Amino acid sequence: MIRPRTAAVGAAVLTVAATLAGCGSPGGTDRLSARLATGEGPARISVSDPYIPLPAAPSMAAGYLTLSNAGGTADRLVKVASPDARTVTMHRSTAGSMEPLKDLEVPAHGTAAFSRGGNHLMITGLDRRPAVGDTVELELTFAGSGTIAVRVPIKPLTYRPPGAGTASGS
Ligand SMILES: [Cu+2]
Repeated sequence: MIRPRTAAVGAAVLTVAATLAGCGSPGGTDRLSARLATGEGPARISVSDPYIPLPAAPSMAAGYLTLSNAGGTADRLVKVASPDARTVTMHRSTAGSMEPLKDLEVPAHGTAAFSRGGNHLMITGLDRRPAVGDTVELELTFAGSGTIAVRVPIKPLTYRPPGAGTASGS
């Protein structure tokens, strides 16, 4: 179901940190700290600025968000699903059209984005027509980092995320 605005939108930004194994070995922790300090180590993915412009109909909506990787290993978003919708597909915009994306790489110490005029998430079959302030849950599955659930708020059609420059098209 689609959550009303009272749902915790703050949960939209989730960070999956490298899991410190429960062995409690001080040496192991030191080695991990050293790897992180030198910029090596596993992928550490976080999601920022997720939003869905208010769709005209529940049958189709577009989703946008930014993926950041603070770790020293690239990761790939390989699947997106939603308990609130029938399908979620990764798409790349091409000249006047679009095509499915198999996956999206998030480089080490880098970012990858679904943003207006570029890659986008195509969400079909929402349970019902959402209203501004509702949230839709997306489950982002990464090749290395597992699945991250994100509550994505519905925004007005004219919304632009903070930090979105004028450089991107449309
Ligand atoms: Cu599309």
